[in-house]
Amino acid sequence: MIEEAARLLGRCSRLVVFTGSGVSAESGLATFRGAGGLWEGYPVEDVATPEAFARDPLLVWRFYAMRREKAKSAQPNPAHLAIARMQALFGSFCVVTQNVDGLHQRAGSRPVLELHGSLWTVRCTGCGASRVDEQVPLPELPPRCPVCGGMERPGVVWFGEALPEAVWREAEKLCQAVDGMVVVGTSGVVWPAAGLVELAAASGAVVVEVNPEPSALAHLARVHIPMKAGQALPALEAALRKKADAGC
Ligand code: BV8
Ligand code: ZN
Repeated sequence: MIEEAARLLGRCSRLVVFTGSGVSAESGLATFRGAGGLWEGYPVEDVATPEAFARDPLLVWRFYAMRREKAKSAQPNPAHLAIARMQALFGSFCVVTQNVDGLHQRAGSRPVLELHGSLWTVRCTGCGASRVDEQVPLPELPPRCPVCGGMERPGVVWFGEALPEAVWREAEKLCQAVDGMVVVGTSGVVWPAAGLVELAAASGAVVVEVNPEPSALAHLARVHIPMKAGQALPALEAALRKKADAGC
């Protein structure tokens, strides 16, 4: 599978790597769905919707403070690092992630489009000012806006909320222009993010999926590598590099 994927992707010049929480699983960060997933301990409607935040901002902030603490002590894993190395092998390359942990950036990937925002930004519910605050723990929960003193919220996209307009537009433009897409560690059930894979496939891109389980996007993949990202991505990057060095 790795060889076949490298053969197909080796012909591409414009690549997007589309990732979900599975790419951070081997960094020790919990995924969302399935056994032991985050939503098991914290139902979505209690911690990941605007209504939940309006109802109990402190409960929501405790959930995100826990996520920040775990993400801060997590390290980029071999998958993040291989994706960062892979960038140099393609004319144009971009990571489009549903993750909010910042591990792609810490592994050296640039640019990274964060469709669902970031754990490391907070936004004022009063004046809308948004800032990066990587302190763990935060001095107080909920954090207070330094501009107006208003209550700040996590800078992430909750269910029922629109994705950041500029990021979404750029991701759409990119995914309809690529000739290759690697989909890593996503169950493909969250929209409109999952629609980017359909868009790439519909635009003729060859789609390779890396996931130990089949996802809701499996029908779009030319090749499915049923492996963990931490094993598959370094092997894929090595196979692509060998082809690039051989000039074929
Ligand atoms: C919106 C918060 C409307 C941040 C998240 C159609 C169109 C539009 C919307 C909808 C639609 N249908 C339904 C909706 C509503 C909803 C939705 O998609 N619901 C789903 C669940 C049915 N969508 C929305 O509400 C979106 N907003 O559309 O608003 C609107 C429009 C205009 C104006 C106003 C309003 C907002 C969606 C974003 C929600 N926020 N999170 C946070 O706390 O993180 S979503 C959440 O799920 C995370 O962001 C996560 O990234 C995302 C996707 O999950 P995955 O990353 O795929 O993780 P999962 O656990 O599911 O899967 C992990 C996978 O990894 C598995 O397949 C597993 O096999 C694999 N794996 C495990 N280990 C490994 C591995 N793979 C590789 N290696 C390993 N080691
Ligand atoms: Zn403010």
